[in-house]
Amino acid sequence: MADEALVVIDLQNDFCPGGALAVAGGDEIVPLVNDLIRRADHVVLTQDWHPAGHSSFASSHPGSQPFTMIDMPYGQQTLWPDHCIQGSLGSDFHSGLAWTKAELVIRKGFRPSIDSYSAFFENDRTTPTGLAGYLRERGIDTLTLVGLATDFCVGFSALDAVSQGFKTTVRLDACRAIDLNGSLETMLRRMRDGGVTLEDQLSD
Ligand code: VGL
Ligand code: ZN
Repeated sequence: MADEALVVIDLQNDFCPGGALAVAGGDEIVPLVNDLIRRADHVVLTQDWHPAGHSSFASSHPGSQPFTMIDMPYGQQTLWPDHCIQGSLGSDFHSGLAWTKAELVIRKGFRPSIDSYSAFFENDRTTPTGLAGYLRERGIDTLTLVGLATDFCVGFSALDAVSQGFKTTVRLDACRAIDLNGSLETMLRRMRDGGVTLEDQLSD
């Protein structure tokens, strides 16, 4: 039997209604995610974890507005409102999330000059977070991803998971999207083309 893990991406206050980078309906997925956690063999959480003044914040680039693009040394980067600042209330997991069963919390986005959407590689696409090695060393080869946001951190994590050799499913009903300039459609196509299994409801 394959060893499987549930990976819960960035289910944090700042991505839920009322938060600094609120994803519409972000809090609605909590009961379903908790149900999936209860039934999972292994659970890993990711936590977006930025220092104040992070380079992905529009506020760090005078004259720039959130949700615009900028050129970084590693390529194009969307600028965001200040969010998930290390230790802030916004960086906490949603208070309803049943997080205690998690065996690992992997933090990302802590390097001031690089953003990190994926749970596996930062946005330079070469700096690893260590997650692939952790999972491999534990014999886990099959992943289900849920969380926020479908078109950014969930999507890039799923694409990297496949390229790292993991059998990867995204439960779309346990995700919500930012949907910036068609980013949801683009990411759904990339995931389908990239070999990610997309599921929209219970398959068992
Ligand atoms: C995310 C934008 C910036 C995400 C994180 O979790 O999808 N999106 N930081
Ligand atoms: Zn972020």
